[in-house]
Amino acid sequence: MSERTLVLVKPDGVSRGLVGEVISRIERKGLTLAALELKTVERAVAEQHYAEHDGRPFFESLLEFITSGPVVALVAEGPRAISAFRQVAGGTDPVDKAVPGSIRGDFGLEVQYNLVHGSDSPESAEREIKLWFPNL
Ligand code: DAT
Ligand code: MG
Repeated sequence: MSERTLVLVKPDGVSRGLVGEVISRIERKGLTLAALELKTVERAVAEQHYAEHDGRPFFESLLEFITSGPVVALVAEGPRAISAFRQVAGGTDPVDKAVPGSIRGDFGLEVQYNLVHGSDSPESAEREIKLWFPNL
């Protein structure tokens, strides 16, 4: 059974020229692309995207960061796509929870600048795909 997940290459990933690297790893894992767009996100969309973190100490800087430059938003599709991409991405903290061979483990240094986002559950994926790709 196929599943869809929302992936973001965050502003650090775009500015460091890692878009191709991330897409390549998604494709090599066996997932396929169902949608893809480069866009600079408005604060309101960022607030909805990260609504679960509202009130956390890092919420404001997270919003500033995610709206600081263009991101690549994409929908990846395939069997267990949500877990599969979370595995390709690696742990949230790219050093403390480093997963060697993952995107964050290989390229990340600080928790805020961890390069990619991936939906964490079917409910989040549905909500996030609607938010980023309302016409999909
Ligand atoms: P993930 O992106 O692995 O799903 P999350 O949903 O817990 O992680 O957090 C969302 C983002 O917020 C994360 O990618 C980076 C940032 N973040 C999380 N914890 C943080 C912290 N302690 N300090 C600064 N930024 C943090
Ligand atoms: Mg998350």
